Amino acid sequence: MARKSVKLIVAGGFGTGKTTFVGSVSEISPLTTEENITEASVGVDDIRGIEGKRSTTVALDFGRITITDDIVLYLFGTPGQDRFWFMWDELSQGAIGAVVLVDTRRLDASFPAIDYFEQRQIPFVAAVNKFYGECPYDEDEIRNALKLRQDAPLMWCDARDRDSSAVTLIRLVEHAMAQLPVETWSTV
Ligand SMILES: Nc1nc2c(ncn2[C@@H]2O[C@H](COP(=O)(O)OP(=O)(O)O)[C@@H](O)[C@H]2O)c(=O)[nH]1
Ligand SMILES: [Mg+2]
Repeated sequence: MARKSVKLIVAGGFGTGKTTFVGSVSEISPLTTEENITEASVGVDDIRGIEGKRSTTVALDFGRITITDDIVLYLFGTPGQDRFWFMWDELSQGAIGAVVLVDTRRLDASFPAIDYFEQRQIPFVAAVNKFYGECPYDEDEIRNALKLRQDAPLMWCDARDRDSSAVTLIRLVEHAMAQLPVETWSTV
């Protein structure tokens, strides 16, 4: 049987855990270019609530995960900063879906990503990255705040945890498959 390669996007605002997510789940070392946050970029990148963050991804988070003998997922993280918006259209080419990571301390950081995938009708799951301990909101509160449609799955994850990230991706693949005919998947 031919191998299916499935392209997925890992999106979300700056500091929501994209680089961590791709790194925890990938079988290959993530191809990531991190740049130390300098005084100059502090003014540009929004670090409210994540003052401990010391590096910022300037290029691309890329990872791979084999889920069965014949299905390989390729992960592409979006650059979080607004100044890289132009890259999103290119990254989304051929992607069957996206994980949108959400930090409940800064929900607004993930609004643009949700809008982006809704407008283009790209299936996505919103994944609340738990960061420090329990999430203070319940599912309905988060759904309302994010204005998520009924059919958009919302789940909890820990981006540092391989299994948790893998479960999130599998949920996304299931959600996307439910909407797309399998023939549209690219084959290598
Ligand atoms: N405690 C905790 N910290 C996390 C988690 N996910 C990411 N981080 C930390 O949060 C910061 C931002 O994560 P990063 O992956 O760089 O975010 P990105 O900007 O979306 O790529 C980093 O310092 C991570 O180590 C998590 O689930 N729990
Ligand atoms: Mg990053």
